Amino acid sequence: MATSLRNALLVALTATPTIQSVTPVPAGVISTSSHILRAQQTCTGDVKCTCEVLRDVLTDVNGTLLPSDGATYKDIEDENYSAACRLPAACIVSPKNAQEVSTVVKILSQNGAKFAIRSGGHNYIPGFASVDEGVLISLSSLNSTELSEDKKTAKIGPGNRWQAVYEALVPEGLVVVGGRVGPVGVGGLMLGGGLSYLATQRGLAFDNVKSYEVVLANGTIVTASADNEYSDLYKGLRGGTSNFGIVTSYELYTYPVGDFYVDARAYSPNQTTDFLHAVAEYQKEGQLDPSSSISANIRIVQLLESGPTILLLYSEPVQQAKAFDAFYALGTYQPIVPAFNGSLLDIMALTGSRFSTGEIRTYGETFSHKTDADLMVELYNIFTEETASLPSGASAVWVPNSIAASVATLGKQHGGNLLGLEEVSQQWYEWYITWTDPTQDRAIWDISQQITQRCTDAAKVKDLLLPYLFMNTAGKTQGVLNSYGAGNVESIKATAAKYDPERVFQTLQNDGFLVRDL
Ligand SMILES: Cc1cc2nc3c(=O)[nH]c(=O)nc-3n(C[C@H](O)[C@H](O)[C@H](O)COP(=O)(O)OP(=O)(O)OC[C@H]3O[C@@H](n4cnc5c(N)ncnc54)[C@H](O)[C@@H]3O)c2cc1C
Ligand SMILES: *[C@@H]1O[C@H](CO)[C@@H](O)[C@H](O)[C@H]1NC(C)=O
Ligand SMILES: *[C@@H]1O[C@H](CO)[C@@H](O)[C@H](O)[C@H]1NC(C)=O
Ligand SMILES: *[C@@H]1O[C@H](CO)[C@@H](O)[C@H](O)[C@H]1NC(C)=O
Ligand SMILES: *[C@@H]1O[C@H](CO)[C@@H](O)[C@H](O)[C@H]1NC(C)=O
Ligand SMILES: *[C@@H]1O[C@H](CO)[C@@H](O)[C@H](O)[C@H]1NC(C)=O
Ligand SMILES: CC(=O)N[C@H]1CO[C@H](CO)[C@@H](O)[C@@H]1O
Repeated sequence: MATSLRNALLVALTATPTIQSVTPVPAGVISTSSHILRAQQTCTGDVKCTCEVLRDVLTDVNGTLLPSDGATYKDIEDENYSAACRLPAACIVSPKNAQEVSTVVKILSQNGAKFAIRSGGHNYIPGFASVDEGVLISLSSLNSTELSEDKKTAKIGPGNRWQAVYEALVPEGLVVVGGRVGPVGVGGLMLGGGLSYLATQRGLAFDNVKSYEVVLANGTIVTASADNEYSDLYKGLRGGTSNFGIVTSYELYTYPVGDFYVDARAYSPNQTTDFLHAVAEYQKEGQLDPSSSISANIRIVQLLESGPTILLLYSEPVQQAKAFDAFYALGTYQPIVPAFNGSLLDIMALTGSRFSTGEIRTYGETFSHKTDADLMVELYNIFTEETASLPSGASAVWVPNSIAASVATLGKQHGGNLLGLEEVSQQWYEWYITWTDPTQDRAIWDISQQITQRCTDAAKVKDLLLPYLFMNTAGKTQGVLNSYGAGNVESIKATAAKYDPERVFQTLQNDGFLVRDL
């Protein structure tokens, strides 16, 4: 994509962040590093100069710094889900281990250089995991999956894709609580909570973390767990995202896994109302069986409703599961695949193939409400009304994520998180629009905000709105951290102030759900 287009996009979709000056980290911090620091010059906000310092220093450790030309550079720059997120970085660093991440953070902080952190790049807000004229820290080389000796935990690098994680663990008969789609990144998904097929039974992905390895703003590498001196950081990372440091490893609990019952069905558009009632019905009855899980969506492809689809999963091989009775009762359907018993890898093959990247731009938002069938129908009608004015090439997807009350309960039982969830059956909506023409960015952004506003109002009228906003599917201007409640916000602020007193992650990080915006 031409730079001019990128810049136009940036103006349209992201406010250019102001870079305030950062108190430089004292040189002493740098020289205590195990790396030899050749360049002691300070670039004071000059990002090209900072890239040269990074190159000098990383050469000593055989680190990877990519220039702004060449095929490899372009590949990494573009390695993200939405084409709207491809921004021209001044340089890209691809650290191979936590020590190199530490070196990079120290240099960026000392030189006041703007940066962005990227794991899988699947977040579709421009500027969150991409940066215009700053340093992109690509964690793609931190991609190991190491099973502990007793096989009870696995250390997983943030640069992994869930596909690779499951390929390493499923043959061992084990699984971690992670993403539902193979190509999606680990690092970002884990920070936002993480919705998996095991949520009802195990809680959110980050409620199943034993420890985090984190590079702090001053370059110190710490391991934070529930029972060590960094327990506040450990808890903080269950909601506080990229406000404290860069996570270089997630130690996750493993669980035994076998075959699943897999049933994927498509319905016609004239069954949508019944389908939405079935989703709500499932949540009242079927979802009480923690072995069950559903994944529902409704697509509007180029202004034509293509009808709802459902993926029914049961974490044991069965003929049919009573939990899904509401869907079995719907009558006529097209099997997407005939029902089968298969492994999580088979499920990944089924879901992963439905996503492509290319020049497709994506944007979406979120909101939450207490389970209610009539409200679900009303909200979907708002969505179809609003998306009727989309440009003809655009498509839209409506995803009601069915969340059991147990997701909130398990979070509390596993040490607590900062999301402020109510222990009720609820919907976390995820809806998004895809398009290709960059000149339509602004119009689509406006329609997106209108959809969220109208849906939120409708849920409020029925007294069913929940304040919680799911970070992993939230839009740029949505107040995700504030949705967690005042007490949790204070806790996130305090943890950020403690671990990043110089505000490196607030002032130099390009964008994100940051404390600086509260
Ligand atoms: C096709 C598709 C399927 C999805 N399925 C699911 C799903 O099943 N469950 C679910 O919960 N979500 C899902 N999501 C949403 C997904 O969780 C988010 O897009 C998430 O941001 C992806 O993680 P990532 O590593 O690719 O993020 P990135 O885009 O790389 O990063 C997201 C944010 O986190 C920050 N960040 C990333 N890594 C680190 C780190 N190591 N340390 C500090 N900050 C970091 C980045 O700076 C950025 O702000 C899906 C998204 C897509 C596009
Ligand atoms: C860098 O690579 C060279 C050549 O492969 C090797 O001799 C050297 O030990 C490496 N240095 C480090 C710090 O890994
Ligand atoms: C990890 O990334 C490196 C390149 O950075 C690649 O060569 C390697 O195959 C990847 N490993 C896994 C397990 O994906
Ligand atoms: C619903 O649509 C399908 C085709 O998509 C059609 O076969 C069926 O007759 C329709 N049913 C009703 C009640 O209109
Ligand atoms: C899955 O396995 C169960 C238990 O062995 C069996 O009863 C059922 O028929 C299988 N289901 C399918 C769709 O093959
Ligand atoms: C780095 O920051 C942490 C957290 O604020 C602090 O505990 C540690 O002492 C600092 N290290 C150095 C070398 O300043
Ligand atoms: C990882 C990935 O999907 N990268 C793609 C990003 O988009 C560019 C441009 O369309 C593709 O060439 C990459 O393969």
